[in-house]
Amino acid sequence: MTRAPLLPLLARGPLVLAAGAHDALSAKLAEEAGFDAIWASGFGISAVQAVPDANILTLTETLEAVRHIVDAVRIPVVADCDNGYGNAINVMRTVGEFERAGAAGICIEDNDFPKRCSFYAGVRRDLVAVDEHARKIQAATAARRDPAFAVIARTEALIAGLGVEEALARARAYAAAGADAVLVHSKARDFGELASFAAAWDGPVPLVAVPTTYPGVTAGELSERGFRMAIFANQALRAAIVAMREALGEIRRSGRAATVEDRIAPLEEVYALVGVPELKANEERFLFAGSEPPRAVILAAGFEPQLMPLIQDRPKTMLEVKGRTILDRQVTALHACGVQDITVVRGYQKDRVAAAGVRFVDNDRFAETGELYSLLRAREALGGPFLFLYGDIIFEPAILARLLASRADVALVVDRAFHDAYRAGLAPAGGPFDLVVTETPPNGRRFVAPESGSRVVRIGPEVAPGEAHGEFIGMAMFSAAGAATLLDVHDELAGGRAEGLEHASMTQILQALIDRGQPVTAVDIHQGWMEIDSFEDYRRAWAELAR
Ligand code: SPV
Ligand code: MG
Repeated sequence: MTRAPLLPLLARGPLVLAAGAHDALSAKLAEEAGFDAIWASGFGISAVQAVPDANILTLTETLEAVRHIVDAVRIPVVADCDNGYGNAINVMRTVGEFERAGAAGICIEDNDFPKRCSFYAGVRRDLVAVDEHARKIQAATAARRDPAFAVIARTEALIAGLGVEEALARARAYAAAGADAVLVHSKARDFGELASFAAAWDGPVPLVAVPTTYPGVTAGELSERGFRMAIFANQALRAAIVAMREALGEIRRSGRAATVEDRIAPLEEVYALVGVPELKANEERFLFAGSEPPRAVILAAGFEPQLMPLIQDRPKTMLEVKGRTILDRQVTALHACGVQDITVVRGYQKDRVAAAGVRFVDNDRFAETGELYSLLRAREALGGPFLFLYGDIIFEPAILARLLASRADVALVVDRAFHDAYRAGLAPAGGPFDLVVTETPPNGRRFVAPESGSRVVRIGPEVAPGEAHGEFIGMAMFSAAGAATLLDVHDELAGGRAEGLEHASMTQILQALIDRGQPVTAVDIHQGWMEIDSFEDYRRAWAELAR
């Protein structure tokens, strides 16, 4: 499918104004100025390589320039394909290449190969026979995949001094061969020559003009005479030459750039044109907050008697759901998000824990210690940004991607569905749950959290379901600074022989961080995860998970 078609514009509405572009940036400026279409100019594309417009550049070089132009704009791009790079057979390939590149159409002129720019004086100028060019046009229309891909035939009869009659005969033949429009080029100093051509034009297709040597003609006059498109082929290039020459000359003369500063585009304008704002937004979305990806620690040491005998011969993380263990699902999701350094803390049935591409550390005192103690067994992994996951949760990988995009020093994934369900009277079975109170409570049926996330003010199973704003799902990320604070607080508590530190849960240490003023941020989700805490959870996981 032609990406941005030209033919509908030619068929209706006011005169189509096309601007010549020689690269992506000039095309963007033309689009910004409000032009309807781009003319990917052979003259300009050659000029910016500092070579004459004389089939010196190859099809491939022109195609590459056209690809850049097409990628930079949304409006239709007409590729100036000179004489089609050869005979009718070459033209067929030319059409295929430029159509695939996303051009809205091509223009092929009846210059012989190698062509000479219409304006060069004192050079050889030969046209191919009218039949030969008509066959090239036929071949072009046969080769296009999409009938909306425009084939514009161009005659150089007036340029070659062959007169209006010859130009008319050629234009008629090209229209009869299937051209969608005819470009009739003139290097006369006024519009008179073209006006007489147009007055005699009786062909069935629209006319295109390139008012370079007769720049005084107006859009109104062109329309009146039956033209449907005007191409301002090289004015942007010529403006750039003047501007560059002036600025360079001035800097060279004065020896400093300050003298031209008020005449050149501010850097911010260049940034905007080349998409720096989009670059920034994408960095926020897709790159890790620091320079390095975080490490991951999976807490899989615990033993939960209520799950016996399900976990008689393996820890929870090794339970299989539809042929894959919970641990394998977690490791795959982490790898897919670019987190390669994964430590699994084993305890109960540690010899049964297996997963490729991870390292293991052991909490052999799992029966009498808590999650924090397990996490600290992986202390080596906590020396920079890291995330931790409970070993019994199954989650959509998008949740992990969301957490990784957080810029917070301590970010927790919080499921807001708990709040909604509880308000709707659907108090979840089981528990106690790791519940969360945030600074910005969800408010009513629709809720959008602040972009930077909302601050968590309380967390843990002690939060009553009725006051909770969400549920902590057991997945959190610490920046390098957040990790350092966590270790500081831990070591301070350990140094003070804080009671119960060995038994502390992750929510207890998180609450300790909050109490010391460390901002802890909620990354909001709405469902998309499950934990295996009971037989019923396990049965539901089987029922709901696809392989
Ligand atoms: C071009 O811009 O390359 C054209 C128009 O073909 S002209 O230079 O006027 O021939
Ligand atoms: Mg050209």
